Amino acid sequence: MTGIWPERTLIAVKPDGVQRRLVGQIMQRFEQRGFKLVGMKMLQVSEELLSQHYQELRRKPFYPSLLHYMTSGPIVVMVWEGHNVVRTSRIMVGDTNPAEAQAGTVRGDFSIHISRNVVHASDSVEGAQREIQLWFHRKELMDWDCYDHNSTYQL
Ligand code: IDP
Repeated sequence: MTGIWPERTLIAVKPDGVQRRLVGQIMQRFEQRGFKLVGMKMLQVSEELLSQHYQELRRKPFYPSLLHYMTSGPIVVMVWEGHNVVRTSRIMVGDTNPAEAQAGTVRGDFSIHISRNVVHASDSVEGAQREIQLWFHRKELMDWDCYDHNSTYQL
């Protein structure tokens, strides 16, 4: 096994995804791919947390509407673990703009506009580590053994 192990990423179902009752379908994709859920919670996000999460976007013209969107209702935030999970999740989630997202990806199957793209996925291993620390306390993340591990990986 190469790279950082265990690799983890932050996935969030945004308010539109929760409103549209897509949480289960989105989680199912990560479970059936073989990734392991190690943390999950539902919350109403504060603007303060979002401003840290989206710190690189603060000067973008769409930033105020992004804050409004992300605070418009509860979100479900998760940490998934597995080999190459950051890169694979980005592929599973699809392009930021749903109009460019491939069919078969979460955004390509469930959304049509960039301002309501259903889901967040960390875009780098370093970004994932930063986001996981921002959203979760260490004690909220579970270390547990997946019994089918030997069927998912050649160790
Ligand atoms: P990502 O979510 O695919 O990593 P980012 O560029 O980090 O993409 O943007 C964060 C979020 O900001 C997007 O998922 C989307 O909700 C929103 N966003 C990005 N670009 C635009 C835009 O041009 N108009 C409106 N919202 C945008």
